[in-house]
Amino acid sequence: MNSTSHAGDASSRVPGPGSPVPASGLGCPVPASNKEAFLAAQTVIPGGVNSPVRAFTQVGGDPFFVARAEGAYLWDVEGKRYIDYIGSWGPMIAGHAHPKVVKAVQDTAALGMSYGCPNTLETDLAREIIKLVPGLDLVRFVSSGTEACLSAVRLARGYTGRERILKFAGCYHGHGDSFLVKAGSGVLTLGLPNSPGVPKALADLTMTADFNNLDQVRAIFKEVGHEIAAVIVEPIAGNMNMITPLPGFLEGLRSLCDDYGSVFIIDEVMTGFRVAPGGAQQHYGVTPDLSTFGKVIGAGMPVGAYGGKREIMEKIAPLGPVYQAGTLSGNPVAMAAGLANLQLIQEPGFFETLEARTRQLCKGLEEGASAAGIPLQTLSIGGMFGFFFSATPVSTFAQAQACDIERFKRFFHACLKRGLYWAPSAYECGFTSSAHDEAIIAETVRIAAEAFAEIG
Ligand code: KE4
Repeated sequence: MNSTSHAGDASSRVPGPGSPVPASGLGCPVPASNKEAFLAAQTVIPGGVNSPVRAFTQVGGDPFFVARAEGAYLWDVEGKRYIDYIGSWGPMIAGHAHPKVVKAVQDTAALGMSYGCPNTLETDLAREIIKLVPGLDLVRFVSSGTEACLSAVRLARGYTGRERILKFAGCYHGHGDSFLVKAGSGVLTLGLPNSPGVPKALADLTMTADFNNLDQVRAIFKEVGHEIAAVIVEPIAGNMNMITPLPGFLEGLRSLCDDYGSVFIIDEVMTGFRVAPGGAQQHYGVTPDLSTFGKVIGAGMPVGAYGGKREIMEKIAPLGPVYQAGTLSGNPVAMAAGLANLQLIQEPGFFETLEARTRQLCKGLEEGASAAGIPLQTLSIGGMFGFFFSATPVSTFAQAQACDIERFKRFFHACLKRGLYWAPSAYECGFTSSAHDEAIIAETVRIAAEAFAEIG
């Protein structure tokens, strides 16, 4: 923080562990309780939150308000500490407030917050992403995963001259109109079949199939394949909890898109740089025509990106006719944060350790549930994991919906009151970070065992 704070003595407001005083330094009064904070927020923000899943709608109760975060921990305005397995829904793969990320932001911000002109950090981050993800020729930055996905679909429609897209029920690609058809994540959490406000004419152009059901996809392609501009898929479905592709599923989508001239889009907003340095496409060895990214590449700053084959990407303005733009696209501060994060994940042993710790977590959860006689399925890849209250493995959206959601809610709150924070929805997956060390994993497993015993 610079020495000449322009809004009071910010340094006096920098909180120590457990301090309820956020380092806003802006002189804004901080409510003394989560309840007060939530009531105040609801007077000026719909539902008191800026993204629906944060409102605890599915699990019940009121959300806590975060005062600060560091490493694997969050502290709320009352000074209560939580072990955090959301990590801002994925970006914080190196833990909250990592010194190298914070320094990159501070140093770059001191050079100006945004230029609206090209800056070399954009080139640097694009180069890093292309180096890590096989099959990318060009990358364009935007400011969110939603923007990346809707831009990639517009590009696919512009490149093919076709209008239909195919997505998968329970998969979530952000809140772009074309995607809010049988979507996952917050749409699913709120139990909304589709979102009002999406024009029927547009929604009708979005076809949905069941994740992992290649026969269904083949039948759709057989019927209207030559009208399909793009197939967009989460390579690991992380918005209906966590469901991995069955062997051959992704390869089958690749092959059908080749056969019918459709653009194959893999949405790596969540899985990118999380399940492997090159994302799920590297993990499974399937190369799409376009990929979308977000989260980790911004390290908590608003960054999204889409990229892919040169012949397709060159259709994007100013090279081609497909328009896409953004005031803050390629923002230098955000680029610097993303670069710092991508450098951290390339440190020797980063992914091996992350994978091992996440596996250890899942094993501990299974043992705790088993000791309490509770059926639990867990899975993990890299720093991404999921657990289902189910006696049988889950590989479809319908199976995910058939899990014991009520038991999840009880488990969520039994953990929360003990300072352990899972995603407040049975339809979200979890995220670990390099800050989740062995001691924190052990503490998590201990707390979870108590919670399993309590809910029975
Ligand atoms: P954003 O617009 O939220 O940056 O990214 C949209 C998006 C696109 N694709 C995938 C696979 C995603 O998971 C997301 C966003 N993920 C959710 C969590 N499941 C963000 C959390 C929220 O909506 O508050």
